[in-house]
Amino acid sequence: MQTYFSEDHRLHFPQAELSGGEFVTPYERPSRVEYVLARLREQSFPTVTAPGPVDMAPVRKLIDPGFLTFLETAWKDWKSAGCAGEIIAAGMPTRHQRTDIVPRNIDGKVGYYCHASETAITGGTWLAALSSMASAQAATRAVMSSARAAFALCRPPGHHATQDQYGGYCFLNNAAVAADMLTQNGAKKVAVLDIDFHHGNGTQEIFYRRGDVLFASIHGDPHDMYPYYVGHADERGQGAGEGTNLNYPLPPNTPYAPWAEALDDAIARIKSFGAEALVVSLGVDAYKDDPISFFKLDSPDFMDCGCRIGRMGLPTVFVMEGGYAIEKVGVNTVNVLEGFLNA
Ligand code: OKP
Ligand code: ZN
Repeated sequence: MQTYFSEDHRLHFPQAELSGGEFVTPYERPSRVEYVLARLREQSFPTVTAPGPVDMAPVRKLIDPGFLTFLETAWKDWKSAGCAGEIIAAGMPTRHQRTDIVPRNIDGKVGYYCHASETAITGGTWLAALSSMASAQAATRAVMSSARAAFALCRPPGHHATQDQYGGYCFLNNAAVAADMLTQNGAKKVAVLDIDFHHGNGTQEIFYRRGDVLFASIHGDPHDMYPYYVGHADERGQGAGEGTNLNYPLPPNTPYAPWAEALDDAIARIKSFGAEALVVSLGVDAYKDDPISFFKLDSPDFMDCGCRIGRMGLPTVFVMEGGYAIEKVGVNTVNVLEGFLNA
């Protein structure tokens, strides 16, 4: 299985994440990727390939043009406004306020296009987000030209980014664009299986009214965990998408057995849906020692999980999302891929 990865992911490294009322070094940091690359080498996975340039057409098809322009120009506007620090959203539009008008002021724009203020934008964020998307697209193209599977080692991650908002360390939704590209390439039905510990709110939102893309997510119950305001089991899709959104919220301290039960249910539903291709939002923050998460999966469980996914027999694009127990991110991620290949 080929890995696609760009060195430009490093261009995104804010100094600060707002956490518990303090600024801390972001959990989502460039070194996460080093552990994955090291483990890929150790397990003699074939080469790591740099993606070509990003293809903006499939991105523009899903993502709001005003939001894309905002991401591209935010840093310049922030600096011209005389702001000294990194871009952090202070206020966002709330219930009953106007969301039909985009403010002219950069501070207003930042709040408009952001859904969670832990996530900072810096001068390198836009290019890093584009390079992350480029990796997802290269992996998707490999699967479209008949690779059984490919791994996009994306950073920054994407599954919290909606058509018009960033947050949760995510700016552009890599997995959503990958899934949509697969439908454009002729797959009549595509599934996105999100095994990251956090609910993939961005992917859910993008496909909520579509019947050709099924979204399934296993995650910390939003009563107790970010993204808090979405991710409940009764969110099942709307219109043509009715029944093609599946959420499996699970409580604190969930070990592998019930987690795998949810996985098996999602897999059965993906099969009966008739998916012809699969995108896996591959986060490994369900790991027991993850510093910001509350499930109790152990490293071998990720291999078993990969086996179960592999037994579906579908062409599969793996898209990297979260995982913050830095030194274990490599082992856990590559365990999923190994399990898949040995299924
Ligand atoms: C991104 B991905 C830490 C709170 C962090 C945001 C989590 C984003 C996770 N004090 N809240 O899904 O791994
Ligand atoms: Zn996560």
